[in-house]
Amino acid sequence: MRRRDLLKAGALVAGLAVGGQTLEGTAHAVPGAAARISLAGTDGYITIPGRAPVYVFGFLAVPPEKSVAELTAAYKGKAQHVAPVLGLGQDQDVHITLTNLGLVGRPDLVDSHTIHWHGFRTPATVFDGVPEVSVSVPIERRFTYFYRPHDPGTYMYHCHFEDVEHVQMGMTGIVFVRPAQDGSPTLDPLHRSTSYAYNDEDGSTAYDRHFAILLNEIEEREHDADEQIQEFIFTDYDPQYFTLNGRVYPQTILPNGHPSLPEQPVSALVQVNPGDRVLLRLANLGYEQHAMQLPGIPMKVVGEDATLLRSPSGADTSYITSTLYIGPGEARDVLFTAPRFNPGARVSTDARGPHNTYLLKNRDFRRLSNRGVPGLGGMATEVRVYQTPLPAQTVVGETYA
Ligand SMILES: [Cu+2]
Repeated sequence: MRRRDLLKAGALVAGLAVGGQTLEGTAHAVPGAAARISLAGTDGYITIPGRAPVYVFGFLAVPPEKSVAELTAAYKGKAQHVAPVLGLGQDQDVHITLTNLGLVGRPDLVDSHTIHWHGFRTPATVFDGVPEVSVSVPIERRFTYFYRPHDPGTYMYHCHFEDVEHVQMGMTGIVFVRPAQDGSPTLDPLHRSTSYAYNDEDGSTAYDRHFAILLNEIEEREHDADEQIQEFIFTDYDPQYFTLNGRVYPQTILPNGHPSLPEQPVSALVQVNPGDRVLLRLANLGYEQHAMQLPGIPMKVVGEDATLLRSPSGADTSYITSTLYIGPGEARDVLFTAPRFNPGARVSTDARGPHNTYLLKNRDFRRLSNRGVPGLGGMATEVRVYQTPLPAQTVVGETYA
């Protein structure tokens, strides 16, 4: 297939771009049409080993047909962290309705919420979610944001009202945009996938499975102060817990929607078959830089901050690394090829059978513990390579119990 044919095929599928994902913890959207996503903002609690539940603010997906009163009765105080993963299509019309349900734990606090799509080029200030120059959503009100994303890649979204506080409190999630090239056969005869990270025109960003993982930190004194109607001084910021999708290891390897984590439904487990090309969509909405490693598997960085790594003249500027640096507010698209299953190496077994395990982890050992709880903790998760093949992935971050 020549490049022009590939582009033509890409243009065809653009009209059929699929909207939001349907797995637990992701938003409701109608495939094949404009994406209509309904989110609510409220407060709640998440679970971290070795301490009392952590007070958070967060977004959650709610049924779009319900009234503000019905949503308040059903979902107030049931925030989730991280927010639902939003998967959108290039040039797709996207309507995201945000309803502010108020706070159960802080009825004195009359904060509004907004949605700010970080790194996204929006032509309309009114939909940018920066309250000082735009609008915000007061308690028991709703507002519909409109976007038409033109640039594929991995982004993040967060509340921008009292943003340093509301971001740390948990109103954070990943949003990604599939390229128009999706659905075109790859030019690489070794890969049959028709999913791509970008409009690369050569198949170099094709992947078989993809996973969206948000890096974050928890400064418990800030959360506790918010719960106890106290002030936290952010220059004292020195977080105690380090999370992937709002969970610390070993929570990170529990499947999506695990009953022990009702307010942290998004898993960070990476389950793959030997030879799979795997795309990691990573973003950092903490306030510190993180250095991530995947010992035993080289990582190829193909995108940074929703931009394909190419020079202005089109030269490939992707790179292979053992250590991925990712600063606050930054996103990375990382490809790796899963190794073959090696029965001679250490083999573990779960419900899906024997597998080799690789750790995706922070390089800093201080970020690999849960503050006194023995054993590995913090910002780590597992890549499991199975002997018996898993079925094809149907949604981003799919886990197999
Ligand atoms: Cu907010």
